Amino acid sequence: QLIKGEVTLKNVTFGYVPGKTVLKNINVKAKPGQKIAFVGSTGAGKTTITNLINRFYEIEEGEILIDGINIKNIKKDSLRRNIAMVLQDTHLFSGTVRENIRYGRPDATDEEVITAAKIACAHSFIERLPQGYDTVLEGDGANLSQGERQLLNIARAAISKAPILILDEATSSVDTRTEKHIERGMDQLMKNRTTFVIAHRLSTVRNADQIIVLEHGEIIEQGTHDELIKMGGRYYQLYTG
Ligand code: DCP
Ligand code: MG
Repeated sequence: QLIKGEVTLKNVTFGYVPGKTVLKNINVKAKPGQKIAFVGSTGAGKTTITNLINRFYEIEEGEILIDGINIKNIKKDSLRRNIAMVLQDTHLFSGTVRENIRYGRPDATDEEVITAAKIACAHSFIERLPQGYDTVLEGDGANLSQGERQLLNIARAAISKAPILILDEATSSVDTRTEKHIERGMDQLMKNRTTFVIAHRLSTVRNADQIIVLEHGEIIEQGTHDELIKMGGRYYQLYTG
């Protein structure tokens, strides 16, 4: 069992297909509990980095370490247990709302399910469903809105005890009012977890411990919000629009 959640990327170079490099020489060190934000234009390689941390793809060059252990030597089911994620395209299965939330934590009590749903601002819409938490979701949550599906994925992350969290446009389908409402829950979700966050709205990454600016698969700037603003480079441009 991994417990600290220190994540290190060392000289990672990667492409999905031979001859087309998508990430070039990426170095990142996330200390346990830190919040690391990736920003940069569409296609810059943000999601790709998180795909590699998840080991959805194998890297040829460089290495990724979790608590000092090369992820190639960590069993996939152990990785799944230790990394929670909320992505833009949601993952739900046909089963009840309750089962979907406690996926990965089958031991979770009903109370824990409700607490997680409240953190995710999902409790009130769940209660309005015909059978509440026992409502059966059709394949991939087809009977829910896209935003509601994301909230269920957030609830699932909240109930998980994974020390590492990946948020890739986690609230992109949620309306602005709910997004405002969920901010406290997101802070609670990230608390004590090493978090990698990708968000187009830069206000949500402002308080990150490290902001990493990617362009064409390379890190071009790295620092805190204040440092990057002072630098007056690409982040400053993105931030001031
Ligand atoms: N790519 C690919 N094969 C995939 C996924 C991506 O060839 N299965 C390519 C498309 C892009 C590059 O990799 O040129 C980087 O893609 P990312 O998804 O990592 O880009 P971002 O996440 O930064 O972009 P966005 O902000 O649009 O999500
Ligand atoms: Mg992406």
